[in-house]
Amino acid sequence: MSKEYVNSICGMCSVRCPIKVEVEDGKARYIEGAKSLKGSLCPRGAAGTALTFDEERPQYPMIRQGERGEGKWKQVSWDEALDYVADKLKAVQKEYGKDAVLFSDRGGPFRDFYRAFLRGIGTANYNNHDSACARNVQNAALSVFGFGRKGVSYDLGNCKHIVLQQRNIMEAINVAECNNALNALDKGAKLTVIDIRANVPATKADNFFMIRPGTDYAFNLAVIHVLINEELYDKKFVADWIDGLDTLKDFVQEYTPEWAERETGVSAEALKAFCRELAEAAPSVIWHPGWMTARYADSFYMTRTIYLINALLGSIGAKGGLPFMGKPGDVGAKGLQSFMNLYPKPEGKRVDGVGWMEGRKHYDAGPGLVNLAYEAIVTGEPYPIKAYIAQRHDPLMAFPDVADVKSLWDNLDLLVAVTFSWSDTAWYADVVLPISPYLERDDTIMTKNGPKPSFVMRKRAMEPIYDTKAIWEIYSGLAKRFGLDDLVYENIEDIWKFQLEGTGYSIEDFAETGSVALASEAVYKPVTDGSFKTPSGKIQVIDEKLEADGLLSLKPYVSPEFPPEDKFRITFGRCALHTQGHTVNNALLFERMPENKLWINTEKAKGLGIETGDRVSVSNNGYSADTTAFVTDFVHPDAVFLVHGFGHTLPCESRAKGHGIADNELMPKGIKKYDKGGGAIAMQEHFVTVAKA
Ligand SMILES: Nc1nc2c(c(=O)[nH]1)N[C@H]1C(S)=C(S)[C@@H](COP(=O)(O)OP(=O)(O)OC[C@H]3O[C@@H](n4cnc5c(=O)[nH]c(N)nc54)[C@H](O)[C@@H]3O)O[C@H]1N2
Ligand SMILES: Nc1nc2c(c(=O)[nH]1)N[C@H]1C(S)=C(S)[C@@H](COP(=O)(O)OP(=O)(O)OC[C@H]3O[C@@H](n4cnc5c(=O)[nH]c(N)nc54)[C@H](O)[C@@H]3O)O[C@H]1N2
Ligand code: SF4
Ligand SMILES: [Mo]
Repeated sequence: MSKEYVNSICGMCSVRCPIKVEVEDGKARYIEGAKSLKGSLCPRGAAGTALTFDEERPQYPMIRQGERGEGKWKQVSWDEALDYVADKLKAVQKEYGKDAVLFSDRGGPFRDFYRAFLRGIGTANYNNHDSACARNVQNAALSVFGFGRKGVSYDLGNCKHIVLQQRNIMEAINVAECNNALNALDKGAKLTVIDIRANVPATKADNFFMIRPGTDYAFNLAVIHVLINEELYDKKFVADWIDGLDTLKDFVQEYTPEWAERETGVSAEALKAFCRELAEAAPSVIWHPGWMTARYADSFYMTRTIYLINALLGSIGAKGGLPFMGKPGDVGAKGLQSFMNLYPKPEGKRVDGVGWMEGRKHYDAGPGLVNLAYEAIVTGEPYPIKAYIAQRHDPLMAFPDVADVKSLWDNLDLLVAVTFSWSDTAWYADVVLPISPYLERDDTIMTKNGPKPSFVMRKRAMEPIYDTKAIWEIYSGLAKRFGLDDLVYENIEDIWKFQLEGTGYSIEDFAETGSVALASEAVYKPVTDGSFKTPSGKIQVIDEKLEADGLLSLKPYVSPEFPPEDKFRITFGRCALHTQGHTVNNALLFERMPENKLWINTEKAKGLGIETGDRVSVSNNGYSADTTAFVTDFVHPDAVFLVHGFGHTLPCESRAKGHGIADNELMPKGIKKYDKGGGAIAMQEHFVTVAKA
């Protein structure tokens, strides 16, 4: 029996914690967190072996035989699959132009190699999943600071007051962040949770405000009102770095705490006391801007207020607050060499109109808004899209209303899914290109930005057990078929060497821990001229770019609809045991949590004759599914809550099939409802019916 340990990177969610994998006789047996995490992992990270050894994942490349979604597949070799995809892509580009190829992924630090391929074939239409996730935060950060949401980090270790508003730091997990938050609480930091239900952080909070769903913007406007009117803000920081305080002050005058109480249900006195606590802890305050903010038609504006509140408290750039993100260059190191730089940026205009179309010029152009690109598939305007590659992206679960999204794809000549597990999208695709799960594959080296930037290497812990490939192998194979010789590689070491060229580091430097630290001490960059990338060089209340697109910077508050009689607003979130929809069929995690219970308020449940443990059905627009009720005082009476990702229907997922409710099916034609300010889908603007099953 031979035993070895491999340092690598977890791939069970998009956080990418460093891990140590125990390998016995060539098989990964046990995973723990790296030393930097003191060995800790979240449950999903620990269940990575169950993904690897799951027979119910795509085991070889497949080409569709029957109709889309019929589930008739032909097993093919990798050469056949890549020939098929390359030929189709070429035919589409020849007939409809280079930009007729659309691509979307999950974003993240491993993109450089395949984005270089997309540049190489000349399409302007790279997208990510983010209009269903954090786009409002990204665009709000740009609108206030001139840089994106990752321009700041969260210094939880030194924070004195953490505010979590629609941010569940202990269940929507990033292991290091979760541990840092818990340590801060141990050291006496205060915690305030603003949520529509008592999540795990709420159980540890000093203040818990259970807010009426959809009224967060009202709450925050009242907070700004108090901070300014009671002069609780950081005068020096504001004088030096905020442009437009008077305008903001005028705007919030009508939004008093007493007014907010009527909107949100949170007492005016409690809100005022909370503001005073914040001022006491400032500038070591983190009011987290949120992550999954694709919820309401005003989520972008709500997030803008969060950034402005942090600015009023002087926490931007502060120790214990939101310090500026450190990149390799900030600590005197050289960044990785980029494959994307081998090719020019494609000349075409984005099909989603982002960056150039009226009303869409203000959005961050980087990953676009794929929901808007789907419109082009239907209309052919501004030009047709005929091929679509969804990689590490399951739009049929990530966007509302499966049938509606499918119908948007009808005009595609080619739909490719690149994935390591089955998904609604893979099942509906023309070609499935199965990726080796992370324990079986190497990836390009990633840069981890932060107070102490580093380079981290994902190394495979074992050989693939099925006929699957690493992402670089797939795109290297496609590059070869397109004559993009600079991207044709036979082994990962040569790719790593290319990336490391000029950095002064070599592959051997990763041997001991799997990473290379670029700084020994955390770096806090001071706030100086040039910190904010806005026209004034300051944090801006008024965003000219937004206004030029016909949108207001300070949008008057609009009270959200109350649920119609006998209906509830649908709300959702994450749990510690699953990642989106793709772990429900994981044998270990399914055993722990096979369905998503329905949270429903005690009084409301009583009216419907529902008790905890009863089977209940939730319906909207012809969709209906059953689950178990969880009756509690600690969810707002207007809402019901579900963990996202359940209600699978695919025959190839024997465990997940038929369990729980697909929250995305409760949002009819929801992809068309989006926040014009930030571009993200407004998924909680829907009402559902609940009944005892
Ligand atoms: N109704 C509703 N909709 C939501 C949400 C919600 O809460 N409710 N949440 C939203 C949020 S926050 C997000 S981020 C999106 C997430 O939705 P997606 O972006 O689609 O993300 P995942 O479900 O994590 O992964 C998609 C697919 O990629 C595969 N995959 C995972 N890891 C890898 C990998 O390393 N390589 C490859 N090639 N494939 C991989 C998975 O098996 C899965 O099939 O959904 C959003 N949509
Ligand atoms: N375990 C686990 N961790 C994950 C993921 C996962 O799937 N599983 N996914 C990762 C991804 S992609 C993302 S985007 C993040 C998401 O990270 P978060 O956004 O922090 O997670 P969520 O659980 O979606 O939502 C946070 C909280 O918002 C609350 N909420 C819902 N509606 C409202 C509202 O109207 N107002 C207020 N104030 N609160 C509301 C929910 O009750 C929930 O407690 O998590 C990441 N981490
Ligand atoms: S948070 Fe959990 S699932 Fe995500 S990378 Fe870390 S250990 Fe893996
Ligand atoms: Mo997300």
